[in-house]
Amino acid sequence: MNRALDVSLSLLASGARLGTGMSVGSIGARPERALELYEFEACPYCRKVREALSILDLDAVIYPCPKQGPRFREEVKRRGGKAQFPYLVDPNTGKEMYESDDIVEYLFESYGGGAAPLLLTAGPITLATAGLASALRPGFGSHYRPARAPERPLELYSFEASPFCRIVREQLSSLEIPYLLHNVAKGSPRRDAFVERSGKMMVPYLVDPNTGAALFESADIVDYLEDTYAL
Ligand SMILES: N[C@@H](CCC(=O)N[C@@H](CS)C(=O)NCC(=O)O)C(=O)O
Repeated sequence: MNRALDVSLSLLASGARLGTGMSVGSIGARPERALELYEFEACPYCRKVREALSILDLDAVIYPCPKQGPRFREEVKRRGGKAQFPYLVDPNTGKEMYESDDIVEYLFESYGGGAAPLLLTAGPITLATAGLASALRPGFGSHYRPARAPERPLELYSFEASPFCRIVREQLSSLEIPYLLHNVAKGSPRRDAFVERSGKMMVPYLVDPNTGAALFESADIVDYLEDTYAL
């Protein structure tokens, strides 16, 4: 797809959710170990959970579960009994759960400093706008494309409402590449540490511990993933 159109549609998708996941909200206790989320990028229910992670400034290991994906869908079926996404695993408490509303509530109760924002809890309005965001990115990141599995998960610095980060997450999702998602939305107390590591405040920023690559620029990251992992 033409790059300008791609970015414009991604921007509209963020607009459909009024920028939810752009800024950090009130945060509470911090988990010792990163949460684990089985999801896929185009799923509106998964979007709600990813937004909550950005607002709460939480890291998570993302296991992408695109349709026909051979690896992590099977893992969810094994753990929970059915292929339904999102599926959250919290290794700190042993909690494992389906249902986006339950997951959002759990995250705000466990790691938030207050109630979840209205844009995440408005029932049909939340779902309709999350669905509209998915409709603006039809099929992007929802279907598996054959890829080589990396030995170690990649790392992505990102936040949910960034149109450029979405483009990278879609590629990771289609290729079923697991990654440690570092959320650094506006107001994140971890931005300074990020700048120290990367040299500047810009996302997406991808680190691949398998090859030593570390790069900015969504278009370059998409090309890197294609060249390195797509079959
Ligand atoms: N009520 C559930 C609905 C979840 C749901 O329907 N997820 C869809 C993806 S958007 C799904 O798992 N579909 C099965 C599949 O993709 O194979 C929730 O809020 O989490």
